[in-house]
Amino acid sequence: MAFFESVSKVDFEGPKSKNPLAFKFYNPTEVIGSKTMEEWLRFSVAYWHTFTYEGVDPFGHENMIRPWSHLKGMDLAKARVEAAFEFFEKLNVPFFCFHDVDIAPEGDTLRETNKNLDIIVSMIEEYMKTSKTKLLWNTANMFSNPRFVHGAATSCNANVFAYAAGKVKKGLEIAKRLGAENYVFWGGREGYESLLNTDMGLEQDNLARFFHMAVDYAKEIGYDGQFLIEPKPKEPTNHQYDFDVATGLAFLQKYDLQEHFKFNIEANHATLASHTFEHELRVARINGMLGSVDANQGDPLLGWDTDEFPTNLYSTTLAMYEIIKNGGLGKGGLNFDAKVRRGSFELDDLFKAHIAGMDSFAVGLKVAHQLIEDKVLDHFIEDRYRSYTEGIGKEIMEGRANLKTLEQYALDLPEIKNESGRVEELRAIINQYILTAF
Ligand code: XUL
Ligand code: CO
Repeated sequence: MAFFESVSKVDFEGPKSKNPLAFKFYNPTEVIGSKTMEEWLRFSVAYWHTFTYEGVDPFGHENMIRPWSHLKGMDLAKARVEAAFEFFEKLNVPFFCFHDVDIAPEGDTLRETNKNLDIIVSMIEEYMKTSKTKLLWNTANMFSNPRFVHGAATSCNANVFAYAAGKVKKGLEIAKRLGAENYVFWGGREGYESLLNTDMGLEQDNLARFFHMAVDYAKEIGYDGQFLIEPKPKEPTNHQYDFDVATGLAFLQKYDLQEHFKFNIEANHATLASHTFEHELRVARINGMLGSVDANQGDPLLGWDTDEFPTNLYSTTLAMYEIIKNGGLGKGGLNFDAKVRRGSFELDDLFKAHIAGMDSFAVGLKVAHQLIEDKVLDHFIEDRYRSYTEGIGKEIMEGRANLKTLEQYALDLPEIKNESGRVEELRAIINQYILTAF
């Protein structure tokens, strides 16, 4: 049965196309530098936003028109798998991602939930034999069920810790079975609501114990996907322990976990932490920790995680700049952790939203590649720091200076001259590249 009857395959038709169900800029086979667009961008569909989100928000009920909505339980789960693979094929997308609870209903016990998962995972495995779409990552939802009210690995309740460990064990087995390129931890409730009732030291030690158990079990079963931590500063907690990349990195270093993990960076999480998306990507990149991306955008007028499809070309350009400088995303990809607006409730909106996001990142890729080819920022930055290539700067860089030698040098220095940082000029150049790329 076809769920998306009104949509056939989404093809590339070029920038002048007026077809809302065609790509204008994303041409998967187009070569940009060393790779095709498809290889650079590694797009992924998020199962939860696309197949399980029914439009509920804190003020309103379900409103999405979905041909599977009338079904329940395992019938619903199976219909969603069918819909998903039809969607992946029509969109020609190479990856997808899911939480355990997205694909199968929870039973009364973990044992029952695992049985449901086994049935659906077998079905997904069957589809994956003929589909080009692979699993970018899976994860365990350890935040929706009321048992996780105080967290999972950081819960005050050891039974919850054990239950969460069981879920991750199963998640890793599924990751191995379906060939997931990565396994993600987003610590939705791994943080606190108030310090008044929180043993922060114990909670963070436990979180590290939990991650070590996951690393050990992956090794035991021969799962060699990349582990990813997805930082977020808050929401639903007041403070989440993996606040941002810098905080997450300090945590991984403290607990000897750095070599086993990289980061999955989400644009809207970066802005919630009062950083730009490109800031988080840069911090991860310069530390060799850029693993994957949850591609979305927030609304500057709303202070929460709105998970919009990314359409801001300035942002996609600066993000792709970091990704190209990183040599690509390796095992990672650009996962649309993004949902259609509640007002976009028609079925075709799911395609149109993904097309908008894919085209926006394709533009970003092309512009960023050109900026790098022309060494626009590289030349500027090289020149800006040139004082470190000779004289006293070189001595500092080579570790030959100390406070005494520097004082000697500085004592009789005449007036120090600085030069403009020219940021407006650089912004204007980026505008020029965006406007002339196609
Ligand atoms: C929540 C979020 C999650 C993770 C996976 O803000 O981003 O969907 O990506 O659990
Ligand atoms: Co996310």
